[in-house]
Amino acid sequence: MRWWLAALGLIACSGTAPSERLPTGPATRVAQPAEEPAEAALTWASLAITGDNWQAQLATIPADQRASLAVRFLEAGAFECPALPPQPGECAEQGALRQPDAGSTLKDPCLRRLVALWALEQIDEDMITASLSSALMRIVRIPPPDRELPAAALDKMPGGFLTAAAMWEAKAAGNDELVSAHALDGFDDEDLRQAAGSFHFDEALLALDPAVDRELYLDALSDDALRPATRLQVIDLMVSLALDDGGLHDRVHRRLTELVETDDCTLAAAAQAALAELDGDRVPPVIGPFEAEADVIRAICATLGTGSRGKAWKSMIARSGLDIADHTEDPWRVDALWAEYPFAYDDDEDGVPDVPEADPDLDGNAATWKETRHMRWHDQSRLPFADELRLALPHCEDTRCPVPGTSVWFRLDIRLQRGALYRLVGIDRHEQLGSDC
Ligand SMILES: [Ca+2]
Ligand SMILES: [Ca+2]
Repeated sequence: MRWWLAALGLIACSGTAPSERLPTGPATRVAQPAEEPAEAALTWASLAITGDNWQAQLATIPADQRASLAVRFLEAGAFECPALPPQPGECAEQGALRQPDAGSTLKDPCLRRLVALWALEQIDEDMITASLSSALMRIVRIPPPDRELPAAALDKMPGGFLTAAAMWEAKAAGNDELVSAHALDGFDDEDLRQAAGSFHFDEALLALDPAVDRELYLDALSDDALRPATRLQVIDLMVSLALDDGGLHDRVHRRLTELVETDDCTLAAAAQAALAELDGDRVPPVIGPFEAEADVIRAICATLGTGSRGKAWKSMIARSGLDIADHTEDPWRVDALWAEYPFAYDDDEDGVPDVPEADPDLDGNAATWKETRHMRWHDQSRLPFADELRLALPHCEDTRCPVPGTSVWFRLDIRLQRGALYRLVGIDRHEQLGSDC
């Protein structure tokens, strides 16, 4: 067995969920370079590379020494270059990387990453050893805004299983952008099966035919490591197959029955609808009474997922109707306001000039505004902000529900009504402009 197959097989068979095995957030600690073998370290030291001379010095390395020095350099690591503070309207992931200055040395990770890009150009597939493979795996985990170095490292993987493993590392590190941008070129069906089965790699699964790989697809129904959007597609595909295949029908039915209990209310609602389709029934509307705030949220989520149901809405919305507020905050407007009103006071010391004439909602902060309206109970045919709520509701903490990947969040006002049961009385939508990532 080849060394990498054995090593990665151990990872793949460990049965450990990605979030348990690897941190999911971007790494913030700047690693120190590992110790290089003495000879390579001496050579690198003798080059006296700085931010001013690095390209010229690299060009002096004899051609027959470049590859081995490149390997040692990549194995030493420490290429995480900090980003510059974001500009107005930018988020951290969109920011620029700091550039090394003329006096930088190879202790500066921003200069090291430039040299690492050079080093990657010096190696090819047949030089990939266990330690170099590990080094490349560490590089693909580097988060945005560095998009160039991780992509270059991933391109050096020889394809198939090792590339799938590297993409798994990137995914487990929360580096989804790199994973989704990388094509599956070079993956044959066996590679795709390993990537889907061992590494929970969404795109690999969806590249396979569910009629051929039905066991993988069945497992995917229960696989929390896959993205919810992938599992929604899997539900549709498996229901289509099961409707024509009596042998599959019961197995899919069993998985979907388990899925109805999942915490993700969108997946649970899709499973409920799929079960109804398999059974030839209509999807039952979720109608109260609701004994907790969470019951109302789950009912809204289910109803959004299965289409508008007047009866269901009326059971969850208060008889007094809905108070709807849309709050917008524009933190980047603060500087513009100070430029426009340089002599304004800031009596409330919130950092924003007190200029009521520039504050549309007159709440004392000219960088925010709010629009409100009321919807009567009888007017309800569907909830406002339905598309955003559909994305937010699986992620509620109590009644605060963020829309993933955006700066939008909701606060649902759910209160006890007569009869000691809960109903929705208001929706507050909040958005901070210029900070979507
Ligand atoms: Ca103020
Ligand atoms: Ca305001």
